[in-house]
Amino acid sequence: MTLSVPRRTVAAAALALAGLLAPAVPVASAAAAAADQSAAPVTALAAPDIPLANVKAHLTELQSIATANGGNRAHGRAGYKASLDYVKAKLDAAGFTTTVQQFTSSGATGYNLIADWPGGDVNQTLMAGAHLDSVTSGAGINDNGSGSAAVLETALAVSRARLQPAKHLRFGWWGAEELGLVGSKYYVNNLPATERSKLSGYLNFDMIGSPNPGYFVYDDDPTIEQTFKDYFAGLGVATEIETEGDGRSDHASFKNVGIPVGGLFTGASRTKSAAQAQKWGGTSGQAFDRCYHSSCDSSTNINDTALDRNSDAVAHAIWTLSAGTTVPPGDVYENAADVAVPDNGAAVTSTVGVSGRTGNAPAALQVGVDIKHTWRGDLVVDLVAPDGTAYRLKNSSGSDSADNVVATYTVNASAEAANGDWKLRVQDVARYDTGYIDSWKLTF
Ligand code: DTR
Ligand code: ZN
Ligand code: ZN
Ligand code: CA
Repeated sequence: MTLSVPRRTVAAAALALAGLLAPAVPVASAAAAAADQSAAPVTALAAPDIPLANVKAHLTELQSIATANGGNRAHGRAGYKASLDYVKAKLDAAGFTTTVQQFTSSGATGYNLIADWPGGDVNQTLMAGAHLDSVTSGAGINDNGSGSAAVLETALAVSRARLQPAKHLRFGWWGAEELGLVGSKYYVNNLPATERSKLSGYLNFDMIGSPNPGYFVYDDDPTIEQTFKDYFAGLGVATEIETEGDGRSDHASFKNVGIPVGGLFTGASRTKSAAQAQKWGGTSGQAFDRCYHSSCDSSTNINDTALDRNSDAVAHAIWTLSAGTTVPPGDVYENAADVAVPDNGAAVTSTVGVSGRTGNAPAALQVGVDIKHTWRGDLVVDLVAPDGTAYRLKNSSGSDSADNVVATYTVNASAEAANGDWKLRVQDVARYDTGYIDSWKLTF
């Protein structure tokens, strides 16, 4: 057995040194903080900058998907489901709990994607969303790749920061918005009243990178509205109240059942006035987005400054409205020894020894897995706790012929003692193709 050496991270001291804490939670030492699992989380931190390059990389992928699927990402077309699969894969790898919700509209199957970030008070769930579908005439990069990509990258930033907000975070990508808010209506209508009451707010982002941009804030819930206004005021960017939005996008589905809503918008087919051009730059007398619902709504149909500012505003609202806190990076226990997985054979295991911790494992234990294999559908993967309790991470799925299993799973291991020998158990249950455990790790 390869003894795992915990890579403890000197966390609180680093954060304090970085001046990220004001006021910092006084701790005797970083080691004490790391050892004392009950240490109060650090105070709320400012949201991170959302890298524009990352957001645009998602747009490049959505453009490629449209190009490969008849030029659009519309409801009922292959390009939409491919877009959803792309977003889902990113979220699964980042430790989100994802759900795909199916519905039927205009004789075609539609899909919503819901992603929950483990932790936080589920009785106070903050939700952010964007419609992922385009119209049939184009790739829908501004409408609404821009909102979808900004929400995705903010969710990934939550994972990178290991954010542990007071509120539970949920993200949604809606199908068939262009057919009349169909996906978001389906989601809300199928949400039991008890679950609806747990939603403290819904933030909507539909067209936030228009090429001739305005900076509009929805005038719905005053707290949400003020949060966005404060952010733009901090940038020295004037905003206007969104006046054409009521009923025009997915926030209406939530507002109609009494959930507080808000959001951002950079404009569609209306023209920018001279006064607005004076305030925001751009071209007066021209539409905010001349390619609205047109084939030219492609990768070039984006204003980078608007997309960057609005993506950062999304993160600001998530961190602020969820009372987000960031805890020191976790303790990592890893085993990087290769273990061969026999083709269609017996299960094999790789062990990680955990010691020196107090109490039980966390409710959101992160299990990072890297298995090399030429047909991952052959594989069944379990986490086995020191007492022998098995937690299924991955089932076999014969048709999944893709290579490798590289993912981070979140396991509620709060019933398990933290210390002891944890095992990753892998079995290849189908003939042909084989592989090996490359490495795996536990992050507490
Ligand atoms: N209906 C949206 C575009 C849209 C038009 N006005 C607003 C106001 C607020 C958000 C979005 C919109 C679409 O075509 O997807
Ligand atoms: Zn549209
Ligand atoms: Zn839209
Ligand atoms: Ca096999």
